[in-house]
Amino acid sequence: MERVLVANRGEIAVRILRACKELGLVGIAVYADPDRDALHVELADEAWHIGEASPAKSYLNVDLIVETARRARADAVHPGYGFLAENAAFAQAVMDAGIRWVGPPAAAIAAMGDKVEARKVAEQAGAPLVPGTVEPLTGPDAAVAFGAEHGYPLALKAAFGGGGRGMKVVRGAEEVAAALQSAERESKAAFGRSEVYVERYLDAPRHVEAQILADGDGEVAFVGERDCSLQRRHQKLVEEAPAPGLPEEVRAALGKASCDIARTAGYTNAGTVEFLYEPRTGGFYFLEMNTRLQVEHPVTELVSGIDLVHAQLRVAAGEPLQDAWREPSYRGHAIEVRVNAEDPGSKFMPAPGLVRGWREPSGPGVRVDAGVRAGFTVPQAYDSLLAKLIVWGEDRDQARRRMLRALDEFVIEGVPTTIPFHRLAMLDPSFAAGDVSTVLVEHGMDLSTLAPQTTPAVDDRERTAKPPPRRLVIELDGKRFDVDVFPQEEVKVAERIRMPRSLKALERARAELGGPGKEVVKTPMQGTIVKVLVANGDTVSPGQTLVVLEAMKMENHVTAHQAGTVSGVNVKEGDTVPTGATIATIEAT
Ligand code: MV4
Repeated sequence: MERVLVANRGEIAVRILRACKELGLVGIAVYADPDRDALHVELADEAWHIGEASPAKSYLNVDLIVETARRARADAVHPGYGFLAENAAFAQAVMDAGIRWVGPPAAAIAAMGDKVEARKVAEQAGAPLVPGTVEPLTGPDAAVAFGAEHGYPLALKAAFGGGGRGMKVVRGAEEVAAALQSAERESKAAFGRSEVYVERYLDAPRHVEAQILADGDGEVAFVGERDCSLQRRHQKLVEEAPAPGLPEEVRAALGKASCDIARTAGYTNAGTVEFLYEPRTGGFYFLEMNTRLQVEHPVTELVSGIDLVHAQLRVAAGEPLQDAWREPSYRGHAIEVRVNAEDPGSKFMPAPGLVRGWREPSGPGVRVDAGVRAGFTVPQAYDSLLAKLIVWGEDRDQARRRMLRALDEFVIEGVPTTIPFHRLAMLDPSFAAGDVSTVLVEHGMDLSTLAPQTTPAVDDRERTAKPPPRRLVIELDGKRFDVDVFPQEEVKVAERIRMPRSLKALERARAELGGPGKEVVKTPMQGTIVKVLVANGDTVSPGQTLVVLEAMKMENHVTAHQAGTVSGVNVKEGDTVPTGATIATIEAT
């Protein structure tokens, strides 16, 4: 095996191409139109154009990618995650072309993609399942009978779906019929099949998943678990390893169950077995198996010392499991956050666009897996993941604090990001205590303090066409301030300086004072000067009237606020003056 085609884009393509280089393999990228200048294309040894932005016409086009792999004389294809990674027909087409597939056999992908089949495999392997039916429901009566036997609440789930779509929670027998109809309708619409099965519904479980590695000889190793409970609408946001507070015997049982499932499925290469975990009872239950490398694989790498992509490539090349993979030595704690081009202050609305500025955090224990850089336009056509920020610490709290530090260092300009959400998550008392669950983000965190980062209705063209603000560094009394200068075409003044509120106040005070020890006295309103009571060189005391100003038939006394010597008298009797006109300066004596 010498030439590996990476059938993906973004940060995961970059990740895999780096591994290829480290192993002395030729890394071959493919790219669609919007990725012409992408990082993964630049880092590859070779790159092949595969078509238009639309995934169906490029990254999801099975025939086109297999044909490109042939033309590029690739002898292996790594699918990454997403796109075609769990497409059994693609895996089969790659193997039929005489090319190695960096993943499990097509049959294992197909079996695990079918949720009913996957449950059967898990059952056969003796792994714990949430109490439920393995066969689809034939009507509401079966679900009501199940509820009577096992108790409520129940979960009705799409047999041929996943990701939570079509799932309905039923809290009593009277809700069953309507919920079943609704689940069947949703399932039919989302997946083209209406079959639904029933399970006990667990309230606020944790999502704990096991990473496994399997070789071609049927040897399987458990290389650590991850907790991925912090998610919103089934999109993971934060992942960590090890799972906080997981009892050692539960960890071992979960690892064993995962290996048994992989063996039963005839699995090879890297895979992830997902479980729901109930800390209250210590119970864990098989959910599904993902037959690919996962987005969150780096947290496992940081605590186990195993490079999972190296392992995938070596297993695909026919190597057996290494000793270090069969018995990893775990150290410390790792946390990953997903930095997406989304605005958490606007319901996590995706907001792709031009990344104007980009500076990654670094330093001890920090890893950034990014797919973008400054000047890259995040395409609308793909998911909004910009980068994964992963930190390692000797323990969980050190990792959490390090994450806060790294989030502060991360500078991304031009697009809104999930960074403010992550800061909030790291500071959340439940998260800090390791008390996580799948309902924490949506029901346990106060997200109302997240302000929108986006100005609505700024389209891409406008965003890319406007000249960027200029960054000025100014020093005021020796203190440093960063100031963004925005060009303003629509006003006569060429530039407007926006500064922090405290700085503005300081400037105003400075203007009013005219400098240390100086007071510039100004007219408080527009009017006519009817009397000037001081002349240059006079000394005045605080409260002393300087001029009398008539406005709207009323006389106003404009007074000094400090003691000092009058200079620069700028008005005479009979002048009409606007608001804010300088009357005189008083220099402290
Ligand atoms: C559950 C559950 C509670 N009880 N099943 C949602 C996605 C799908 N893959 C499985 N899901 C769930 N199944 C029973 N019997 C709670 C969830 C669930 C969830 C699971 C994993 C990660 C995040 C989640 C968020 C909400 C609900």
